[in-house]
Amino acid sequence: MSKQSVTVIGLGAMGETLAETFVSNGHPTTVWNRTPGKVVEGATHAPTAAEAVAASEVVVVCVLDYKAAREVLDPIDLTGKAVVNLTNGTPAHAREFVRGDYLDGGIMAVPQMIGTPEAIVLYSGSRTVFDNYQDTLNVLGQSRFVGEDPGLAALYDLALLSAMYGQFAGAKHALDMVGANRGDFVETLLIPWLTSTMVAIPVLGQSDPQSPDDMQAVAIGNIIEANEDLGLGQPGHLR
Ligand code: FVH
Repeated sequence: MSKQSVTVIGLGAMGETLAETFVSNGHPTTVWNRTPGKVVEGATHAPTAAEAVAASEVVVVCVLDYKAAREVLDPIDLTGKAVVNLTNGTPAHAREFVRGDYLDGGIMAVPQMIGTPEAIVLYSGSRTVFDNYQDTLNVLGQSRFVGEDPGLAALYDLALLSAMYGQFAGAKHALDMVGANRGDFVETLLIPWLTSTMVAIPVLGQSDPQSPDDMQAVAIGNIIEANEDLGLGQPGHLR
């Protein structure tokens, strides 16, 4: 059976990898980038965005932001086109952007992970587009349809990123605290500790008689005091 044709708009670090992954999985792939010169082996390089859009049944957009996506797509008639926008933005950006048969997406992966099962791509919007192109989208990683509200993929994407940045801020602060005493702290203590604390996530916000708030407040006070003793200033993630 012939593979669905795909157009990729935007050949930054992520768009280029998406295009390469479609090509390596046998999809006829057309690409366009604002600045010419980016080469994706095995893809057709369209001279204009309109010609790139016309070349395929599904158009995957992956540019810097929604402003850029609008600049590229606003002048183009997208009637009857399946548009899959993997550009990072807010739920409001996604809801305002809807055009063509629209599926919004959030890539929970860095380019090196694309094409592996570790890459999760969230989708929301048209269930029909998702069903019609799921096999094609699956080459990028695990495809998760999260709902027909086009803003949901962006909402979950940003929520997951917020959780990640919070965890990274805490981990970075832990490394600042141990400083020269680091040794194998990361491998034998920090990572196992953070992993074991994940079980608390579903009950966050509920009071736990075994770990009462008053007790936690004392521990946090101790972290702040130790931090001052170490000359590290105020730990931002505990403010
Ligand atoms: N790279 C990553 O790790 C993350 C992983 C999670 C998802 N993000 C989001 O993916 C979108 C694209 O990210 P990227 O990594 O490809 O970004 P860049 O390498 O900076 O490339 C940006 C592309 O956007 C094009 N572009 C920028 N402004 C415009 C515009 N006004 N009109 C048309 N295209 C525009 C740019 O073109 P050029 O500068 O080469 O001409 C690049 O193709 C992004 O939402 C991430 O948050 C990636």
